[in-house]
Amino acid sequence: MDLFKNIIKAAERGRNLLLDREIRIGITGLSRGGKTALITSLVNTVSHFGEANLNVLLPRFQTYEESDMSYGGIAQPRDLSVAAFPYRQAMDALFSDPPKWPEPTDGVSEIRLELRYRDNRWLRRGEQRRLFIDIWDYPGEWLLDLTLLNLSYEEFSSRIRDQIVKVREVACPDDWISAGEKLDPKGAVDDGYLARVVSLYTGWLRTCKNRGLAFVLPGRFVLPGHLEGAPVLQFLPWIWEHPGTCESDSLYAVMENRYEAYREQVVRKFYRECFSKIDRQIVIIDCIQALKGGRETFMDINDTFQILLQNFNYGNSTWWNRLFSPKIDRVVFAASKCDRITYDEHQHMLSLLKSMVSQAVGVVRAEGAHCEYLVLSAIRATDCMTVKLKSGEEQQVLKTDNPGEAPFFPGSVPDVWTRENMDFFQKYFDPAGMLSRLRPLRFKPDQPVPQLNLDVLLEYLLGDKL
Ligand SMILES: Nc1nc2c(ncn2[C@@H]2O[C@H](COP(=O)(O)OP(=O)(O)OP(=O)(O)O)[C@@H](O)[C@H]2O)c(=O)[nH]1
Ligand SMILES: [Mg+2]
Repeated sequence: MDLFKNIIKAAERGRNLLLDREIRIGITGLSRGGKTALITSLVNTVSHFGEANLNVLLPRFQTYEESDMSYGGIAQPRDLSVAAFPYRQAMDALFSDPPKWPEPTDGVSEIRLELRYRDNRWLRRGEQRRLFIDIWDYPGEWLLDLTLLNLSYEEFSSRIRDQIVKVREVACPDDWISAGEKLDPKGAVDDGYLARVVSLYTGWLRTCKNRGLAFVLPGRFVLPGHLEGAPVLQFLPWIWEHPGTCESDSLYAVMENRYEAYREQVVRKFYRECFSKIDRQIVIIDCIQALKGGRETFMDINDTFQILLQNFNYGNSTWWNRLFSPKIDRVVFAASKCDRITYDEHQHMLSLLKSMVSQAVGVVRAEGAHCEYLVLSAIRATDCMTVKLKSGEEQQVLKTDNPGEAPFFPGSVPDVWTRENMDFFQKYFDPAGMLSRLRPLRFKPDQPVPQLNLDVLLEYLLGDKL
């Protein structure tokens, strides 16, 4: 009976893919980048589809009106074995008093949305249609692990060696390196001592993360999820001289085996679950965080996205690809949380974003996929307004809905990265630390979440599918 049901389900899925009625969106963003907030906002906005006057709130989602969208909502899950995206919890947090941000993510979850509309394509104009949208959420800490998919143990070790040189000044690795020097790669494994060095190494990774560096590998060391304490997390990069041939039960060989198991059983499984079949990708980057972190952080994020995006399949999407070898045909690079700057700074933010991801965009375009750039806020915490200064000049400022909180101007964003620009930014942007205290704006339950430019994002992601 189960087999029969599975066959029916697989056939239905194949039909949806063939008829282009299913779209899988991958959201790629580092830890705390804004993925869960974005998914919450997307689900919430879609849930209002079909309601009167929604088009007024989403003016640049032109296809919404053209396709006569009649319904949007959460559909039955695609895969019953994957945790459901905690949408209710996220909405409860937004409606708590005072409103709160969604919790950080500690595992993989998935949500399927359904849209009902009228077909716009000329041969089928007017027919009632359904489109399913699948979205995955996961902890940002795990994303970087995708860069390990094609790295051998030796290559992984050499990458960490390079990283140590780059970040030594912001995150000193001496603790774990001096403890690790006492390990004998050809000797037997002393599990107790190895665990101590692994814990020092993990401490170093945590420092890197807290300093805003993106390159934190392996990601499960800092956020193990259900793998807490498992042997597959008990290995280190071998940054010292290669020991040559080793017995199979030697420390080096055991660590190499554990790394391989990590790569195949943990990372590849994660890739298969969340990324192997995506059609469209949103790469979200918290540019302000990157600027605040200083030169190393900024460069690190730049390099990281370039390496990361090499692990996805880009290109034209045909019905054949959709069924057998999905390719990402559209990518949006979005600067997240842009309600933290005034509207007149958006152009600068866009230029900065472009300069930050220029290498990564090269990877995507080389394969024939389209790219778009966007400044975005998934869940707004501020309104932007214009005030008249005493001098008579006008200035844009940000305003929260906290009673008694005065409007403020956080500062300017540089349009290109230079050392002087970054120094200036670090000195003068948000000196009172207002932005770290922001919380979501209050809104009514019958209204969509306040956001910025989500309509542009929806048009780019869905416009040609409706
Ligand atoms: N002002 C503002 N802050 C935001 C916005 N989106 C997210 N944030 C802030 O960024 C934090 C992280 O957002 P999340 O959506 O949880 O980030 P994430 O990428 O899911 O993070 P992990 O689950 O840790 O990987 C939130 O707690 C907010 O403080 C936004 O649109 N505007
Ligand atoms: Mg999250």
